[in-house]
Amino acid sequence: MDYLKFLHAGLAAWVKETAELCQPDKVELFDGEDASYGRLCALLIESGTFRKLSQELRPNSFLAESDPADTARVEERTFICSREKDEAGPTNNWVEPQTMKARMKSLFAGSMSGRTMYVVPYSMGPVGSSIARIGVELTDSAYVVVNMRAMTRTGLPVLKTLGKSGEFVRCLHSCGHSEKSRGKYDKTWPCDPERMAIVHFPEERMVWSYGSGYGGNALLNKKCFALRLASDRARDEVWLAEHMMIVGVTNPEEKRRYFAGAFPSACGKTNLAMLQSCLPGWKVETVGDDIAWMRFGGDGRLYAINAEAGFFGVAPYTSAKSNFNAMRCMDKDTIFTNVALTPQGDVWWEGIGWDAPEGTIGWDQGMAADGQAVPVLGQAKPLAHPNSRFTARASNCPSIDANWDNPTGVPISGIIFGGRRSTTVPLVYEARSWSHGVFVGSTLSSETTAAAAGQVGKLRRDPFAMLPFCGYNIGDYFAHWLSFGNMQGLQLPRIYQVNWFRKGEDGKFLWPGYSNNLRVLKWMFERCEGSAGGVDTPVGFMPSPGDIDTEGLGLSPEKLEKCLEIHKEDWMTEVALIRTFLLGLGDRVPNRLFKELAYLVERLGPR
Ligand code: GTP
Ligand code: SPV
Ligand code: MN
Repeated sequence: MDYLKFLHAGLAAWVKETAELCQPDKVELFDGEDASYGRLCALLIESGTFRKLSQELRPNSFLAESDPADTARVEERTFICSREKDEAGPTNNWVEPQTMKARMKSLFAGSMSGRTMYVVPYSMGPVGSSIARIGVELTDSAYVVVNMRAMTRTGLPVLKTLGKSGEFVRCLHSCGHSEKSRGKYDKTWPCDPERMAIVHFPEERMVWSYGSGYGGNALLNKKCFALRLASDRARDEVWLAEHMMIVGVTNPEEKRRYFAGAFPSACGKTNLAMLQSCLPGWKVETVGDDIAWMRFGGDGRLYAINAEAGFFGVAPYTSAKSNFNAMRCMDKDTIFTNVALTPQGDVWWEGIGWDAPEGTIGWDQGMAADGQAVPVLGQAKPLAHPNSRFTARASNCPSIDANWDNPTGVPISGIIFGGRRSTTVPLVYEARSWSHGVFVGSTLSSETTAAAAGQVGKLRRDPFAMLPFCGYNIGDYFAHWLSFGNMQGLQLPRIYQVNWFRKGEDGKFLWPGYSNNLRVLKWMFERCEGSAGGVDTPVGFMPSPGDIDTEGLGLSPEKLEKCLEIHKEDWMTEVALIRTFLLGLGDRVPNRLFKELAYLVERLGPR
């Protein structure tokens, strides 16, 4: 640990103290260089965590298979340990910080024995940008290090920017040791599913995560820092840290507008951010697919940066047809987790666009001896886990926007909220005002997905797609969003709600979605220009069917009408659900939201 003496004193002390607690065999600084990345990938192959994919088919790419007990975020094991319970609020698990620290310390004690502890300095946002922030993750998982190398800016340039006294977020992660043997996974995917905990100490700007090696549980830069801790910080410093994609849309006259969009996990951010244009003359470019940090500039406009430098995207149903650009991102230099492996050494998943070649092995190799998929709950078990993911670099994305790592960010014209709603919510509508838009965001709902452990397809409210990610009292979060409506001199973005997932009586999606979503973006774009029509409806301004460009779509006018329908009865049910939800959040929910609800009821008219 010779280099420690060159480090930031606070960092050096923390590294030393953590090594004493966790007892790794070795401590290693990750410098972010290609050679170090390559060496760690080789180590991961040696330990059986990684399998190298065919160099011809997927150059420099790897497949990892996780323990089946560790495949998604665990919301019930995620805690916000602020000093006061009320600070964490009704949507977060809370334990008194000292109690939690004692509990976690007993888990961390000796948890890295037999392993190396990596010190990973990283920047969220372009290194040196005034919006960017630095974090350091101490982890005993080489898998975490190589993923962070692809998804964030890591290594020596970050340390240099941090200097001797800069501020950084402390992220401590250990996969831990399970008390029970987990067979081959003890070596290839260590974890401790029975005792997993992902714990945030917002006042100390610190995250402690124990027992999981997967995704947002372990890549602490992502949900833990860039959303939970950053949202708390953003409230104090008057900015926004959001679970949003950022996309640039250019019209045939070469005018470009940017949109930010919050969709709950696995509800379409990556697809919308990488959308391939279906309209002649229109261009779409990607800024980010998961986390936007936004701040109003001196000119009154809202500027957004992508806090990340890569993607951790959902694999299933990603195909050249549904998301061409994502498929190109993973042509090379990609880490796949929990997808299936073909005999040719390539990857495969449900909905990839071709049949699985004979001999394809399921993600957990849980195949029956005869090669038939093992049925689970009456369904054929998928070969790729429903939350299987690809880790790819932004620089490998063909649709990446020229401004994607511009330190000042991109100006946002519109904010989009969307979830999976098989009924009720129309294809698109525009909020009447900022506070109405905040109401729409606050009451966003979706059927649940495989991105978090638990039941799939259950309707829940997911305000701003931040239910699992808001690091402080959600009532205060709503108030923070509302506060921008009262500030002088701001050019507030317009706010939209969309729903790509409405179903017809046949149980099929009504709207063809994917690249066709540009038709909806085009309407928003033209609304911002003041050139598109909008009908005043009880829920907000909506396009009449003629306002949506359907050239070449081949969707019947009846179907389009169904996409746009508002059923009063459904909305009365919705109103009741919303009221129950808001009342359940306690007395910090701003009254303004109840006023917006009352307006909605008034506009819907008498029963
Ligand atoms: P996280 O990374 O978990 O935060 O999710 P995300 O919001 O980026 O999700 P993503 O874009 O990867 O979407 C996941 C799923 O939504 C995939 O199965 C897609 O096929 C599906 N999806 C995305 N866009 C559409 C659409 O327009 N229509 C339909 N029917 N499905 C879509
Ligand atoms: C999400 O669940 O919203 C993700 C994946 O983006 S993870 O990083 O695992 O949280
Ligand atoms: Mn996400």
